[in-house]
Amino acid sequence: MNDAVNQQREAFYQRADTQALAPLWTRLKSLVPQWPAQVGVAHRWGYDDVRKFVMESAEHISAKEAERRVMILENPALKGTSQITHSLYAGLQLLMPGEVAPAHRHTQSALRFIVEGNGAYTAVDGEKTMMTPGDFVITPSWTWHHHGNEGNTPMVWLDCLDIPMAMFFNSTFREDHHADEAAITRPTGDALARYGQGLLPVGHTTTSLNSPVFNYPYARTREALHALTKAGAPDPHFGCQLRYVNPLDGGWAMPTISTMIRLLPAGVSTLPYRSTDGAVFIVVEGEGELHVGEIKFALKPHDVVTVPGWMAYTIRAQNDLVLFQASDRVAQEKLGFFREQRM
Ligand code: GTQ
Repeated sequence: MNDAVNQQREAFYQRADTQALAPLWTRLKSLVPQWPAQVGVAHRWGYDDVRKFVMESAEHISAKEAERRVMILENPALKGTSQITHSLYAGLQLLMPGEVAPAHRHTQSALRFIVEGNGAYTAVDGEKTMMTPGDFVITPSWTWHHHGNEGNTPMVWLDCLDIPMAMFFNSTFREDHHADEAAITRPTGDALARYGQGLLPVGHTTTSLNSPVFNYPYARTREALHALTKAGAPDPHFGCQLRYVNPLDGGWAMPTISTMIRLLPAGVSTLPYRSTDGAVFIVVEGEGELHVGEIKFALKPHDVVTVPGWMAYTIRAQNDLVLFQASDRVAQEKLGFFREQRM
């Protein structure tokens, strides 16, 4: 192509720009790339290292003043964005004995995966649930929620929210409750009794996009995982893996965040797998290693690992290894974007 043609084109682009027009052909390959660009990096937060900082946060601010006393797990390649993956936010929240994190609501959906402590509850939409390590708890969009620690140990849990997704749609609202604690209108355990026993109230209808079960207790999940190990060889890519479901329709438990848990029996190594959803893992029990690219992350209880979308990874279990996983897979599936590859 000669200079004259180039100059004519450039002049055309500049004149078009005055009318808020731009040529697609100079951008097509980046707008519609051949495969996903890597967003963020694979990273591990070792709990031994980060726990000190989470605990120290209580020396600097109360839960009430902070509203939510959380150390954000920010992807080191996405500094300043509060993103752990392209579409998800995650952090470690600390609630000290006697503290209440005051009631508020927002359009973002949250999940809690309980890390350590006992005696604290979260109240969601009028029902309290006690938080026990390994429990998976849902805070649906626009439901009032507050957290309280009635025990005598610090309580730590992993928060994962669809904040970046909500930000993308710029459709976010928040509201503070007039009281620190929103009204409790149903007894503790009500939701699990009604919806979490393989039973449903006759004639039940819902408008919620979330599972009516908002606490999936680890004791039950663990039992299910161990039962799976007795029923044949683990899946070569996933191990003994289960997804948390909405019992009303069998779909994912939340509309924007997919959640799964797996048990890799001692000695098992998974085959390489990749999918378009960037993942957040937390180790529930056991030790092992996660390999991604040239990197090897040692895995110990409560460590958090993120793997960007479309990066292949494998996991090796040194002893029985239980991993919880969150990603935006459910949203990608609904929108037709989700792709996966077993390698
Ligand atoms: O507990 O409601 O980590 O609103 C970030 C925003 C937790 C919460 C976070 C929140 C919350």
